[in-house]
Amino acid sequence: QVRKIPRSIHDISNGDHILGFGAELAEDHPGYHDEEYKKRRSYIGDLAKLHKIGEPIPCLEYTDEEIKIWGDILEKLTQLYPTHACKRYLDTFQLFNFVPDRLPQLQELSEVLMMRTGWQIRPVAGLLHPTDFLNALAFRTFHSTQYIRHGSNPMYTPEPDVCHEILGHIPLLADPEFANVAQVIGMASLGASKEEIWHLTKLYWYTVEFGTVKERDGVKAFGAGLLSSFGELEHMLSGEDGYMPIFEDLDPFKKLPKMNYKDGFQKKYFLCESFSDVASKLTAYARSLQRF
Ligand code: H2B
Ligand code: FE
Repeated sequence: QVRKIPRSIHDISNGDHILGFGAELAEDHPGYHDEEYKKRRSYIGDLAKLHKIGEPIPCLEYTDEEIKIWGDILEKLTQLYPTHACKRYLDTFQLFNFVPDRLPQLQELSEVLMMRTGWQIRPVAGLLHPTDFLNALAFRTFHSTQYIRHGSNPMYTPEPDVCHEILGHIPLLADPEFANVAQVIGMASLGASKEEIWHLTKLYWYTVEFGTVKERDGVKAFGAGLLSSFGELEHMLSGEDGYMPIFEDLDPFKKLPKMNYKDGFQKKYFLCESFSDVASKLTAYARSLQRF
């Protein structure tokens, strides 16, 4: 079955291809035994499915418990950012004035992005199919979950949640060069074959999710999977958990290693010279696909 190549964000559905956890979650999800949590998560997910492009994203009234999870994560992570996050992240992070006692609304974050780089946020019920997710990047649209992880283990989530999106992804989308990196991956995905989508998913994973960049005072994180995880950030620099990670140059034309979603931290990170360097490498790869 051939998918139509989307011509605008209106051709991409945020609700037709949700993968990962549905309303029932799975046994290994920390919220599996929590009926209240599951109800809340599907309520928020259903709201996302009703959202139409161009409409404001509905504001959610987060509970005190939810705000506490956000606040704990924010306070923990901001201890590491000065030493572990890349310069561009530290700069764009400032634009948002995050505070522990208020969980930001996606709508206000989307407005900041729109003003800075022309990106918009679109709410989504859960993990979106890679084709839809990547295609949307071509139209400067970032699909973001709006529910929060389960409170039993605030430093861990098996799926994207609003803390991962807000602390990991959203600040750097306000950086023009990073915004281009994400969009180039998206553009390469338009009309891509299954194999190409898989390769682009890996390129996304090793840059936007787990990318690192060389700075004058050492290796810094720009990937959202790093910037939203206290443990992973520490591991990246110290290998204190016993495994010193390997750093390698990124070559988008080479076969990339298998992605590690589940068991622990990454063993290898790709190290970039700068955002403009990654963008030009990815652009060269995108051009080589010669689909149009
Ligand atoms: N969906 C959502 N909601 N958030 C993500 O961060 C995400 C996604 N990442 N779908 C995508 C898949 C990524 O893992 C790659 C492109 O498959
Ligand atoms: Fe992510």
